[in-house]
Amino acid sequence: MQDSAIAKPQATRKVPRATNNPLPRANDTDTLALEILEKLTYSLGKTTSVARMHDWMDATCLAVRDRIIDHWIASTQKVTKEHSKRVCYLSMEFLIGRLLRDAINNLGLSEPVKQALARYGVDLDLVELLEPDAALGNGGLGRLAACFMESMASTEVPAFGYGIRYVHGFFRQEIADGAQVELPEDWLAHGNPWEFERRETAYEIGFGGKVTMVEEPGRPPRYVWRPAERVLAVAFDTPIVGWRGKHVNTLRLWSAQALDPILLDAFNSGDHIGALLESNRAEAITRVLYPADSHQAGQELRLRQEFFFSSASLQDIVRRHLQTYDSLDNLADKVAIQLNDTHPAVSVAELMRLLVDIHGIEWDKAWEITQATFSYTNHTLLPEALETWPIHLFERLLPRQMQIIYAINADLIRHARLDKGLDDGQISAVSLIDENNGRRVRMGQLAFAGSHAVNGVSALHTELMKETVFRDLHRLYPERIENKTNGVTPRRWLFECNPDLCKLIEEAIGPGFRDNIELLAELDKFADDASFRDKFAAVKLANKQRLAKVVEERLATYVDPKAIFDIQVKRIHEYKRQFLNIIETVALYDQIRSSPHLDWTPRVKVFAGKAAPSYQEAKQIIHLINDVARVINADPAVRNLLKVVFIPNYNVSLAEIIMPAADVSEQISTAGLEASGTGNMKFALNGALTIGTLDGANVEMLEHIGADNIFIFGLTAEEVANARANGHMGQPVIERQPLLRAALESIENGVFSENDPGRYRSLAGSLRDRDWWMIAADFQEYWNTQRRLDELWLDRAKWNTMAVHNTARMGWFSSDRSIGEYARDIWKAGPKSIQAIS
Ligand code: 26W
Repeated sequence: MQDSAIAKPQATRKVPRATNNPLPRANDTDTLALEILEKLTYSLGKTTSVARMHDWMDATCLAVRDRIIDHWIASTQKVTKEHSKRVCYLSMEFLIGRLLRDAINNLGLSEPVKQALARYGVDLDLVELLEPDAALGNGGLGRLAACFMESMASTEVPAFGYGIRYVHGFFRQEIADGAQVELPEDWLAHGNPWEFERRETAYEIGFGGKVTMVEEPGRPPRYVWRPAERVLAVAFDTPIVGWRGKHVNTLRLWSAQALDPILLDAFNSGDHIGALLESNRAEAITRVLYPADSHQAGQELRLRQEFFFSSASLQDIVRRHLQTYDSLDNLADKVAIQLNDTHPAVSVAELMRLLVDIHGIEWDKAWEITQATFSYTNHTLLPEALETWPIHLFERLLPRQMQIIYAINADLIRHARLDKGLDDGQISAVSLIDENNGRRVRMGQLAFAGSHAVNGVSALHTELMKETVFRDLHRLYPERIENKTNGVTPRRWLFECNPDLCKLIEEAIGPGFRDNIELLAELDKFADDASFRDKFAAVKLANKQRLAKVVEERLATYVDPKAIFDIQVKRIHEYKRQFLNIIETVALYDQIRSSPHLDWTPRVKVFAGKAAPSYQEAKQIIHLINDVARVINADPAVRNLLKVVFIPNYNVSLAEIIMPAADVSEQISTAGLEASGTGNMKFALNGALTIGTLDGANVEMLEHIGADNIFIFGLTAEEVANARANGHMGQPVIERQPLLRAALESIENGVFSENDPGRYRSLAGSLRDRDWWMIAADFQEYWNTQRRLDELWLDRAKWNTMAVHNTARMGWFSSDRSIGEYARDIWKAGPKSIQAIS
C-alpha cells in the first residue's frame, strides 16, 4: 500500500521517557527570578513594564506554589504507599491569615525569593502586604485550627483539614465616631493563587424530604432517605506546607453549587429571576461566615452549613477509604476524625447513616466504628455558646439523621439506666434531647456520645468540663475526657513575625531551636547576661517602633515607643473584661491629673478586637474605649504619660505586628471562662510579661514561666463560682474603693460621652448590680498589680531578665507539642517519633 510508509513504525524514533513527576524545581535566585518572570508572562499575561504590585504578588505565589506542589505530590505518594493512618480535622473555621510568608519561610526560600524580586526592583516585604488575609474564622477556635494544620504538616502527621470555603470571611471592622461598623470582606475578589478547584471531587448533599422503610423478604428493614433538595459540594484544595518542606497536607474546603446552574425552562418562559433561584439558594450555604463566637446563631442556614460540610467531608473520607480497602470495617484504623467543637457534631449521625443505610453495616458494628473514629474537642463552657437545635427544625431539614439521633439516644439511656443505675434527673442531663426548653437536640452530648475521646483545651478547662457541662456524661464514661492544652505554631508566631529576635536567639544558643522549639530553654542562662538583655530590649524597641508606625498611619496618633506597651487584643466579650482594663485606664487618668507631681510610668494602652454584630454590650465597650481614648489623648494635662489606642480591624496579619511589640500582655478574663487562650502564648513567646487571672492556659503558663515572671491577680474559678452562688453584688465593693468609684462615676456621668451623657449608664450599672463578670470584685487587685508593673519598669534590667525567661520557657506551648499529644493519645497516627513525645 502506498501510504504504508507513513504508518510504518519508526524503530529509531525517540519516545520521551514517561516520568511520574516533573523534576523538582531548583531553589536558587537565578531560577526563581526566571520562573517568577515566566509566571508573570505566561500565567498572568503581563510584561514587567505594565505589571502592578498585585501581579508580582500573584507571580511570586505561583512560583512558590510550584515548589510546594513538588513536596505535596511526594507526601501524598508516601502516605498512600505506606497506608498511613490519616487525621481528618473537621472545623467550621480556619483562620489562616496570609500564606505567602509562611510558605516561603517553611521552604527556606526567604533570601532567594527576596533577591529574585529585587532584580525587578520589587520589594518582597511590600509584595507580602498585598495578599489578603484568609479570615475564615472568628477567633481562637479558628486560629487554633490553622496552627494545628501547620503543625501537623511540620510534624509529618498525614492530615486533611475539612471546612467551608466562605466567599466572605470575617467582616472588616471600621470605627466611625467611636463605634464599630461592619463591612463585607471580599478575600476572593482578586482570585486565590493557593487553591485548586477539584471539580471531579464533588458530592451531593441532601436536605429535607422523607424517609421510607424498605422491607425485603429475609433481610432486615432498610431506611431510605429521599431528600427534597440537593446541592453539590465542590472541593477546593490548598496545600499546607510544613517546616523545611518535609511534608505537605491538604486543606479541603467545600463550596456549594446548585446541581443545575440555571433552570432553563423557567428562563425560556421569561422568568429570569426564578431561573436562578435554585442556584442562589444553594450558593447561599457557603456565602458567609457567621460572625458570632460565643452565642449560638440558631438559624436554619447555620445548621445547613454544618450539615453541608460534615456530609461532604464524610462522603469524601468514606469514598477515599473504599478506593484502598474493600470494606469499612477498618475505617477507624485508617482514619481519625477530630470534631473541632460541636459545629460538625451532626457528623456522628451522618456517618451512622452512611455506614448503616448506604453500606449495609449492622447498627452495633457501625456504632463501634463511629465511636472509634471520632473524637471531640470542647472550646467553651459558656452556656449561651452550647449548640442545641429545635427538634422540629432538625427533623424538617435532616429527617433521617434525627431518627438516628433518637436511636443513639435510646441506646445511651438504656445503658445509663440499666447498667449504671442513673436516676431520672441524671438521665435527663445525659440525654441527647433537652426536654426542658421546647425539645432541642444537644450537639455537645451527641459529639460526646459518638466519640472515644473528648478533650478540653487547658488543664483547668478540662477539669471544669468534668464538673459542669459534662458532669453526668463524665460519670457515665469516666475515661473519656482528657486534656490537650492548646499551643501555637512557633513558625508564624516567632520565626516569621519576629525575625530579629530569632537572629539574636540564634547568636546565643545556635540554630537548633528552629527544629526543636523546646531548646529555647537554653536561653534561660542568658537572662542575667546584661549585654544579651540589652540586645533583647533593642529588638523589642524596634518592634514597638514598627507598631507605632502602624498606629500613626491608621489613627494619626503618636505613641512613644519608649513607654510601656500594654496590650489587650482578642474578641470583645464581657468575660474577657476589656471593660476592667478601660476602667483601670480611667482611674489612672484621674490619678495622673490629680497628682501630676508623681513619677508616673508612661504607658500606651493598646486595644483591638471585633464584637459580634448583634452583641450590644460588646459594641458598647468598643465605643467606650474609643471615647476614653479621644478624651485622654487630647488632654494636655496627661503630658503623654498615658495614651489609649483602639486599632481597628484586628486580624491575623495585624496580630503578627502586635505580638512582638508588647511589653505587657493582658489576659484578664473572669476565672473559669476562658477555655485556654492562645494570644497569651503568642505574647509571652515574644517576651511580653503577662498580667492575668488564673484562667485557661494562664495557669499552665504560670507553672512553666514561674511565679516570679508573671503577674497573677484576682479571684480563682472556684472563688468566682462561690461569689456568684452567694449573690455577690458590686455596689458594696465599689463603695469601699474610691478609685473605682470615681472612675465609674465619670464614665456613667458622661465625662467621655459629653454629647450623649447617658450612653454608658447601663454598662456601668451592671457593675453596681450583680457584677456578673467580677469586675468590681477584681478591680483593686488588678490596679495594685498594674502599679507593681509600673515600678518594675523603672528597673529595666530586671524587667528584661523576666522577659527573657518568658521567651525561654514558652517552648512547651508550641502546637507541635499539642499535636504530638493528640497523635499519641487520641489519633494513634503520625510518625512514631511524634507519638513518642514525653
Ligand atoms: C455556635 C457559635 C459559636 C462559635 C464559636 C460558639 C463558640 C465558638 C467557639 C467555641 C469560640 C472560640 O473560639 N473559643 C476559643 O477557643 C480557643 C481555642 O481552643 C480557646 O483558646 C479560647 O479560650 C476559646 O474562647
